[in-house]
Amino acid sequence: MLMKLTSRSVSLVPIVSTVAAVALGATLIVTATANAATTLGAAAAQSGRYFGTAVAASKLGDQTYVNLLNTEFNMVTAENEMKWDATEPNRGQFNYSGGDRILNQAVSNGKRVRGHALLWYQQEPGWAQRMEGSDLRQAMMNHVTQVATHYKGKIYAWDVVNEAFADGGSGGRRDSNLQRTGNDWIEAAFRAARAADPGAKLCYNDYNTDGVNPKSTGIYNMVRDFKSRGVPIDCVGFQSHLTNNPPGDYQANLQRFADLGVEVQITELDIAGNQQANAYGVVTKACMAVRACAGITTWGIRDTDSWRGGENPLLFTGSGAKKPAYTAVLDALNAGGPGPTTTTTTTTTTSNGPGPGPGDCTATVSLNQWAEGFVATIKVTAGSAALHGWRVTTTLSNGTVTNSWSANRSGTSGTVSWTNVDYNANVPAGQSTEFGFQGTGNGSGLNPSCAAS
Ligand code: 9MR
Repeated sequence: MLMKLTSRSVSLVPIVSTVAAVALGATLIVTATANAATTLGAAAAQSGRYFGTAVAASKLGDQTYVNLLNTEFNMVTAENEMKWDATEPNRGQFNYSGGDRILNQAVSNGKRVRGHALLWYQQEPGWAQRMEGSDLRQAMMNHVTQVATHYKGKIYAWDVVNEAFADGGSGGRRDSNLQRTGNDWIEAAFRAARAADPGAKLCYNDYNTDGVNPKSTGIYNMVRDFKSRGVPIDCVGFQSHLTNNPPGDYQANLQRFADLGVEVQITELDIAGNQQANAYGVVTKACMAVRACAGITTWGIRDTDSWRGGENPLLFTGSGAKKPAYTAVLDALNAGGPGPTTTTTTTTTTSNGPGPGPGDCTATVSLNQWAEGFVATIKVTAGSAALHGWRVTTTLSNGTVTNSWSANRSGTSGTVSWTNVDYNANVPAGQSTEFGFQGTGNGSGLNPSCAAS
């Protein structure tokens, strides 16, 4: 309110008849407005980020909870409802009631959804807990495919694999029946998820990764390996269940992952301890300082919603009042930082003869550009007739493709051609499919053109 009054009084000043004074007045108004966001979601959105929370379907009838959810947050994670035990209680029998409820509530209120989690050694349904080996591997991959397909096109990012690394000094994988199906289970899961929902970002998510330590380094090495071999991974989730300040290298750790070319996300933030407000500020500032940090999710809304009973680790009291930690987060979001620069450009091309006809398609690009590189997602849309194969050409003048998914590639810079893979050749009339690639350098000016083949 104070900012608003200040900006109004400044805007009255231009009675002084110099252009400079008018311009100064205008500038100040813009700045004050941009800094005046009063909710977490709106404050995060100023730098292109999101601010989310875990939601429990059972609480969607609680008016205080829903009011805070709808007012403060623009991203939602199902706390339990999209996990394996909830979505496939019996082998091959899927139940999406809780997950759908959360998703529909979020989407109808303009929020996006993080999917959590396709494979996790905990909350496996009983039938899967009793399985091993190739039978389990098949069930796991079917689970990934079925759930990602059910939510296709609706999920911003999936935690494809959750908590697969061991605590302590080994830097290696955690033992589980999932792990015992073979060390390649994680990449197999990522590939299955990409095939099922090419539009979702695919994340690896874990805890005790709040600084450079053996566990986070083990994950870092896996992500680097995945990137070098073209395994489709787009993001790493840092759960950040903390007590007081994170380690001093929290931001540096986020940055080293970002430098591998993945988005980083703070996925389950809650902080206990008497330095809570300060610690929330430190974590939020760290995300704001890392361009590829796309957003923050707290693991619940009010202290009474937390899984950490009695520790009061969240931003709102049990009665829904804002805590000092809330103000620390809001201020850090409002202070700004380098945003993930997402630009969307649209290019339409191709027609076989005049007007729309069989074989038409269009290609549009959504570009996520950061200082050193970019991820481009290309959407191929069929015209008035179905496609049975397609070719897209892009121009990459100042960059090099390092990794791509869901298309065959010819070339890495300059004119690069992309053709469908088996599973996305057929696109019904008016429908779309997506492929993507990552590169170093600048991805602007891709100017995609599409042709049926
Ligand atoms: O908050 C979730 C709680 O309601 C469940 O009982 C618990 C089951 O293990 O999972 C909690 O959420 C976890 C999340 O899915 C993964 N990271 C750790 C979270 C806290 O345990």
